[in-house]
Amino acid sequence: MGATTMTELGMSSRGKAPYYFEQGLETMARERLAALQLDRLRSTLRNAYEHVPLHRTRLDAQRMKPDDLRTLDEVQRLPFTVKSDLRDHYPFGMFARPHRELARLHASSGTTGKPTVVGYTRSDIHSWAGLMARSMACAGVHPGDVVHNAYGYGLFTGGLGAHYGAEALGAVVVPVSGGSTERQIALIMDFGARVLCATPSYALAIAEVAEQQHVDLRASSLEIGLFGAEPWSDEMRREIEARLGLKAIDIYGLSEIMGPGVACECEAQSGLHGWEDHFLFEVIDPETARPVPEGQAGELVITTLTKEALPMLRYRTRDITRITTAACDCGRTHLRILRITGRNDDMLIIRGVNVYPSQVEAVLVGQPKIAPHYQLIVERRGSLDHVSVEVEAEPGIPEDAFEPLAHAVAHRIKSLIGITTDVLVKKPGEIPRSQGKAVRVRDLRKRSA
Ligand code: DLL
Repeated sequence: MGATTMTELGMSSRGKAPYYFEQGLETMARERLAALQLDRLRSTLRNAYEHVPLHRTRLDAQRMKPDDLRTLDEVQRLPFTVKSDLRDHYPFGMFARPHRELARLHASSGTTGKPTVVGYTRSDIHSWAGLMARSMACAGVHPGDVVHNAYGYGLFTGGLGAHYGAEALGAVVVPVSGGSTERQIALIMDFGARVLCATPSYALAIAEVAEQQHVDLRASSLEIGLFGAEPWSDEMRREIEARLGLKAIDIYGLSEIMGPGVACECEAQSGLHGWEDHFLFEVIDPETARPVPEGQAGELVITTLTKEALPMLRYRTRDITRITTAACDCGRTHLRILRITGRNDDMLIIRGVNVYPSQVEAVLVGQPKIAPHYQLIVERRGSLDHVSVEVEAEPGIPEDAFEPLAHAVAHRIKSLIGITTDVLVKKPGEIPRSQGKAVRVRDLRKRSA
């Protein structure tokens, strides 16, 4: 099939009405959804209790048997699972299925020690592909669309997750993976991609290289970006939308729970629908571990409801967000998690003020003369933590303007976030660009510890 034909195919299949991959499930009345969740929660508990020694020991300690659970609220009686549980039982100690029943393994490297390994049965892969297809349709992707997939292929769940999802939807996937940015741009243009899948930071890097090559991606066939795998701000969304000429949709997921497609924004761009027929979402106060009222910020906790190989009970994601069950314009009834502000582990406490890197990003992006690339360097000075912010001047700004620019940015950060920072303006291209998840914080305190 030639490039032109593919583009035409994508064009002709697009309609105005929202396109659902699984309309019945996505628009199910919330009471029915809750009944389905309770039923699936019980079977997940049975799976975990019968096949994973760690879960059985913990449930026994709580004097809980899988069939004791009567209501969904009773999920709060279940013990939490944390990332170190996976590390402590490396590599397969938390799997509920033997190898002969597995179809795939993925792993995330993590910053210290052993990776966390996750496994899937054939049925898990099928559900994941379905949820990614559902997420893509929710974002506005249609069968026949050309999907340029720049998420990394390999142990990271992004590449294969988006790949299987696009195929399940009936889209035409271009499996590029990350890197070779010039080539990516040529392929987007030549194959007529309508959809770009990438981390937001890599999407920005693609925009930048295209501009340097005088290729106008705003005039290209791109219409939708499916961006996730790292925190990003609404300011960054607007920047990417303006520079790539597409609608930037936020997609969320984590390997311990499945991979990308746990939640995804719809075309309304007002929160990510969390797929409640497959996951049970809670938000807790990270300090007390108690649930917070709907709408209040806290740590997202997820229980899987259909996973066979790796059932997860109340997994503490460390991701900070809020949840709403309010009706959405798109007709989907599944709750929405609001943009993830950041990870609990990434929160900086600077002289008593709690700050997430994405808050600094929100101040930097859109600042005149400053390019939207940055890094925060955190170090210990005496008994206090100190943050330096490295930013980049836009091309063409003379170097003698860097110093006053740095002062202006520091002043803006102080007045909008309330923290004192040293700002260093660097030359264009000096801040490292990412091909996957951007490194936003260099924490020098950890190195000296
Ligand atoms: O990043 C899965 C993924 C791939 C999601 C592609 C979306 C797109 P992990 O490598 O296990 O999995 O990292 C999961 O990344 O706990 C969050 O801290 C962060 N994260 C993922 N999506 C978002 C998002 C993939 N949309 C960790 N906004 C999660 C903010 C995100 N943070």
